[in-house]
Amino acid sequence: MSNAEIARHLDRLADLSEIGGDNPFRVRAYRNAAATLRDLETPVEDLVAAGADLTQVKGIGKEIAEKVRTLVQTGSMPQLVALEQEVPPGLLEVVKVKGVGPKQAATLWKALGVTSVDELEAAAKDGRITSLPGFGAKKVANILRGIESYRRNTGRVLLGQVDAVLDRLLTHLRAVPGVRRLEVAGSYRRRKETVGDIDIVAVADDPAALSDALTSYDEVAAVLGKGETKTSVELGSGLQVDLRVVAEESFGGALLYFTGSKEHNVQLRQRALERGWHLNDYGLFEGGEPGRERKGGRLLASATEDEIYARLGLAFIPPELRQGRGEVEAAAEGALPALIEPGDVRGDLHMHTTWSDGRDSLVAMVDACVALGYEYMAITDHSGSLALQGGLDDEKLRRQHAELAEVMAGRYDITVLRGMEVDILKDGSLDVTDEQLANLDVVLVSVHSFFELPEAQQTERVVRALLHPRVNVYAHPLGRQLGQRDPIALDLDAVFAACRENRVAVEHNASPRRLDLPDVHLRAAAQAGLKVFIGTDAHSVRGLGAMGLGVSQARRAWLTADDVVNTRPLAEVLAFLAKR
Ligand code: DGT
Ligand code: CA
Ligand code: CA
Ligand code: ZN
Repeated sequence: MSNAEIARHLDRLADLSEIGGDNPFRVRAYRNAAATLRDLETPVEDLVAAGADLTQVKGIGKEIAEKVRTLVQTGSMPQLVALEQEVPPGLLEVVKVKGVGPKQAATLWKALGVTSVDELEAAAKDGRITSLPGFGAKKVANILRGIESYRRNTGRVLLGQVDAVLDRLLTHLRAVPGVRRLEVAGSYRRRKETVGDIDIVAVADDPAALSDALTSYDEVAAVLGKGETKTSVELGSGLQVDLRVVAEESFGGALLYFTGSKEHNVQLRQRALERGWHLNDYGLFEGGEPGRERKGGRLLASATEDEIYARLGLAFIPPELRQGRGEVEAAAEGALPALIEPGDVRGDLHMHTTWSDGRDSLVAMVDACVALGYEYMAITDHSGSLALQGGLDDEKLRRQHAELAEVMAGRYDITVLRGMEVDILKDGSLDVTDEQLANLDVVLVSVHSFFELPEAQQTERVVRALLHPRVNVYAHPLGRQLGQRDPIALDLDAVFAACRENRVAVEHNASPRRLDLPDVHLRAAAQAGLKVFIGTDAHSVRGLGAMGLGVSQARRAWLTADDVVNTRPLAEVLAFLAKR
């Protein structure tokens, strides 16, 4: 059982306990333990097998250690099983609806028998909900809107969460004897911010053995289908995996087809038709009878994607660009951009430490950035008004800088810039003192409150902040959290104009649940002549690993290394940051 799987059990225990009305401290302890184990490098399985004392892991107490040991040894957690009998698991979906918290879900369940999102919708529409205390007409309208947004996002998994699950599965499948090729296609390969399911294309000497390896994989929760060429399963995380086994000579055709996007495929097929050819998942054909194998036709290209693009008179199109947004025309004209690559990145200028709401110390973050090979980095803890997150006041900032000086004394392996993520207050003023500004090398500004302001007011607020003479970067510009919080209402043209006027860069925030600015807007920002910073907004050493995810989104936005400031040498970055 993987650490991710164990963490999932603990999270489920936390969620159900919370709805069941358990003590909030215990619920939080489960959640913290889940987060810790998810981040742990060593497999918990190994620790248990070695008889190690799990309470040595930070944040794991005696009670949780015992539960985890039982889970690893028996494959189940008795308390969770009991709780699932008591609290209908459908309520876990109900609390995902914006506007419905655990307490309210419990009330809806006990008073009205609501145990699913559908039942919630029915109760909201027929007026039963309004009979409950605390559920006025405004609240109900809010819940109905929440249900709509829940349905839009449901079934999709964050790209950043898929990697951990998938790497282990791919290793398992590639180890099957006789597997010649095995690649992930679909939205995952295009690096779309959320994926609906995982599409794998493979070539194998023994297709049945490969299919068996998938259906018997230890994280499979259900086998959805098993045939000669296609096998589908659902993993414990809810993620569906489709495996297709194809002949070696049509691997390129299959990989191209199943990578999509649909819009991209349609344009390629159109291009083939214009030349009197046919393109399908078997390859590119001339003539022959209708049907996928084009009997009697001549096969023009099929073994590799390269061959197929070349035969169509196109340069190879990187999967991230395959969105039907002008990439086919650009490939025909030899005008595809030289996309930014992960290796181009020289530093990360957005991260938090234990000085505010981060989980790792300043020195741990510095060491981790050195290990990543960075030339420079910035520590950007929150400003003071985020009191809940323990932001920095003047005194704390001074002490942080003293600690930084101590940490860096005598070491020259990286340059650490003194930064801060400054909160934009409701009126657009900045939550920062002059003393703080005077001591900073880089100033990020961002919105963490009043997300619901109408567009005109929100835009005015943000623009005012962006025009402050010391601001360098507008961080997570839309404030969205995928599947959790909608983007704020903003006139981006006005925002971009303010950035240009005051030489402020826009951030692409690479945190898996943000990916903000989204690709389409990021592309527009670069076209408007703005510079981009890719920042991980890491709140732990592990969070720094999100940079690659951010780069993939920048690639979807057609960005080159030149568009992104933190691919430049330190001197150029400093020149950009120096406002006057
Ligand atoms: P997802 O899974 O919703 O995140 O998005 P995709 O793009 O992975 O979509 P999926 O899994 O339904 O199908 C994988 C690829 O297969 C898709 O990107 C293009 C191709 N494909 C599937 N169905 C069709 C279709 O009806 N027409 C065309 N042209 N291509 C299709
Ligand atoms: Ca898919
Ligand atoms: Ca699929
Ligand atoms: Zn941040």
